[in-house]
Amino acid sequence: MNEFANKFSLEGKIALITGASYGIGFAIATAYAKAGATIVFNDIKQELVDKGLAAYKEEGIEAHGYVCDVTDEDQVNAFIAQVEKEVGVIDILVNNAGIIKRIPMCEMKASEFRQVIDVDLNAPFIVSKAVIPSMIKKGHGKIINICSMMSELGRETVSAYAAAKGGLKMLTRNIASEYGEFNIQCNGIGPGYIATPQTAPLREIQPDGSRHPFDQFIIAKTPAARWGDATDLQGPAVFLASEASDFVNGHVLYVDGGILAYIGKQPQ
Ligand code: NAP
Ligand code: GCO
Repeated sequence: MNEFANKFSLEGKIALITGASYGIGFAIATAYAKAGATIVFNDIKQELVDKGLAAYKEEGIEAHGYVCDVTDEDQVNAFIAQVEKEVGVIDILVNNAGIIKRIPMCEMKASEFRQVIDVDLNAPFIVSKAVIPSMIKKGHGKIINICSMMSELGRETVSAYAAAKGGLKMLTRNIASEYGEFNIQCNGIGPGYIATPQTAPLREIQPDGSRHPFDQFIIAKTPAARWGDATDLQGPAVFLASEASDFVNGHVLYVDGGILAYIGKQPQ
C-alpha cells in the first residue's frame, strides 16, 4: 500500500466496538478488520456473542467476543482489564451499543427514560472512562460515538433517545476537549435512517401491502431517496479510526444521505 493510503490503514490496531453482534456495530467492525484491525466486541448475552463470533468467522474474521452489559461499570472495568490481558490495549473504541424506546413522552415511565439514557449516554461515558487511561499511556487513541439524527432533531415518541443522543454529541465534544492534548481524538458518527433491526418497525409492510408511512416519509426526507445501509457507514468509520483524521476532533460526521440539509420533497 502506498504511503498516503497507509494513513487509512488500521494495521496493528485493536478496536473495541460495543454491541456489535449485528447491525451497525457489526458493519463497522468488519470494515475495521478489512483495514487491518483486531476486532473485540461485546454483547449482553453469551448466545448473541456466539452468534456474532460465527458471523465474523463467516467474514473470515477471528474476532474476540465478550459478554458485558455496558451500563454496568463493574462489568465494563472487568471487561476492559480482561481484554487488555488477553488481546492488548484498545486503540480504537466505538461506542455503538444503543437502544430506543418509541413512546409518547407523557406516557413514558421515568424508569423507561432512564433505561435509554443509561445505555445511550451513561454507557459511552463508562466505557470511554475505562479505556482512556491506557490510551494516554500508549500515546494515542480514537473514540467514536455513534450519535444520530436525533443529536440534532426531535420527533414524536423519541424524547429519551433524542436527549441521550444530544448528550452524546456534547460528551463527544467534551472528551475531545479534555483529552486532545494526549493525542486522543473523539468524534461522532451521526447515521441517518439505516435499515437495521432497530428501525425494522418503521419499515414494516402494511396489511394492504403498502410501505410503512414512516418509510415513505424518510424516503421523501432523504435527498438520496433511500434508507441507508450499515455498509454506508464503513468508510467514514475507518476514516475517523485512522491517522488520516488525527487533526479531526470533537466533530460529528453525519452520514445521512443529506437529510439534515433538506427540507423534504413536496408531496405529489
Ligand atoms: P440494533 O440493531 O438495535 O443493535 C444494537 C446493539 O446494541 C445490539 O447488539 C444490542 O445487543 C446492543 N446493546 C443494547 N444494549 C446493550 C447493553 N446494555 N450492553 C451491551 N450491548 C447492548 O441497533 P443499530 O441500528 O445497529 O444501532 C447501533 C447504534 O447506532 C445505536 O447506538 C443506535 O442508536 C445508533 N443509530 C442507529 C440508526 C439506525 O437508523 N439504525 C441511526 C442512527 C444511530 P442486544 O441484541 O443483546 O440487545
Ligand atoms: C426513529 C429512528 C431513529 C434512528 C436514528 C436516526 O425512531 O426515529 O429509530 O432514531 O434510529 O437514530 O438517526
